[in-house]
Amino acid sequence: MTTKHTSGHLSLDAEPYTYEFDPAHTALVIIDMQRDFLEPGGFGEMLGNDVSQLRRTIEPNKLLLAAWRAAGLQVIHTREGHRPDLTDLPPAKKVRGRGATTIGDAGPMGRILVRGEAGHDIIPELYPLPSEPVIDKPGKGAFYATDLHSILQHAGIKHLIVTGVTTEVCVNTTVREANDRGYDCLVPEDCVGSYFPEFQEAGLKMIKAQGGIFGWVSDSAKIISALEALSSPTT
Ligand code: C5J
Repeated sequence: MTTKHTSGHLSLDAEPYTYEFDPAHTALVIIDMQRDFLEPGGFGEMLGNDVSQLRRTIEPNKLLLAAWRAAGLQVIHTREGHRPDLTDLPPAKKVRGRGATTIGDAGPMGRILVRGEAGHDIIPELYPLPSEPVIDKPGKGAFYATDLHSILQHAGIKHLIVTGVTTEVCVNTTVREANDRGYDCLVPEDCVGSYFPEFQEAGLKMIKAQGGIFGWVSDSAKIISALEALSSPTT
């Protein structure tokens, strides 16, 4: 059985109120699900972080991505990282944290946050298809110094479902950047993760506060069932 391309008006339960979107004009943007952030033995864990806090997002992201792909909708992936010569790495970012090992240095999975290195790449569970744009971003926000806005505009995208890691850093920064550019963002809480439970909670609260000042919060099951309601068998 195959599914028809979904288009039309959908709505789902969200906070602070119902999220309404046309899937044909909505992109799933998966932020920085990179090996160095998520995998045991990667840079994130080397810094003392509990990667299980991020790994719990893999399965819900897999299910949402599968449903989104089955509906024939737009998927975008992002990766945080820098050119091998580090010319796009602000000196302030290089030295921030005063760590012994920082961006560009040799890490457990190659040079840390450098494009082309194993740790910089996306985890196999969510690996992009050749047809899915991958945005290589030097900053926390996916719009800064990238062509993401152009790609979305050319595809007629107005709504974003934003998932990935980390909730309070790259997800929040991207949602704020998107909001300022006129996109309506929905964040499924089970598909975003933080190493710090208190930041996970605060990061989600900040998005939906004050009547959805940056966007909406819901969960992946509600998005998937909204898509299922719309798609119908063709054979
Ligand atoms: C992301 C970070 N992706 N926490 N990066 O959130 O440095």
